[in-house]
Amino acid sequence: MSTTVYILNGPNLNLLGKREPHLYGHQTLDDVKELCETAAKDLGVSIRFLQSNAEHQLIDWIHEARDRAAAIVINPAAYTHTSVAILDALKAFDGPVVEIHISDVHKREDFRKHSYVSLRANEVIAGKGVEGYVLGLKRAVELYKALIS
Ligand code: CA2
Repeated sequence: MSTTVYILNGPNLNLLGKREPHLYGHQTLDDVKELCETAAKDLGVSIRFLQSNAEHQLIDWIHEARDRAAAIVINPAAYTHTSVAILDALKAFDGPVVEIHISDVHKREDFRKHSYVSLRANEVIAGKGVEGYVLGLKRAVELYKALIS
């Protein structure tokens, strides 16, 4: 069976590349999916790349990942700063969790400096643009390999 990494994207990330390029760049979420698929091929893993604007849907995917995924890479978007429910769902997942932010959340408004998800994430990658997803996927696979070795 192939090793699968869930790559989850939170609210409004479907607008990536279509607004606010000064913050998030020009690449669309489909472009990011393609970058991740290429990286996954190199790493010898499969990905399930998903986006939702709904908190419950993200939680359901995290629950699904419990049985199906080796690791989770997640950009929870605004839920990063608000969602204890997503934190609790991630705490019920046993594998590595890597949190991604395209922008440097620490150089923006104060409310973006706090992340509930960081309380569970094994690593956080922020401010590296969409390349952060590829870095996050690589780290997630490394952390998974270390976990099972
Ligand atoms: O930097 C990131 O990746 C964020 O997770 C993006 C979230 C923001 O709430 C976090 O604080 C940091 C926002 C995602 C919304 O993305 C858009 C993209 C283009 C146009 C409008 C929104």
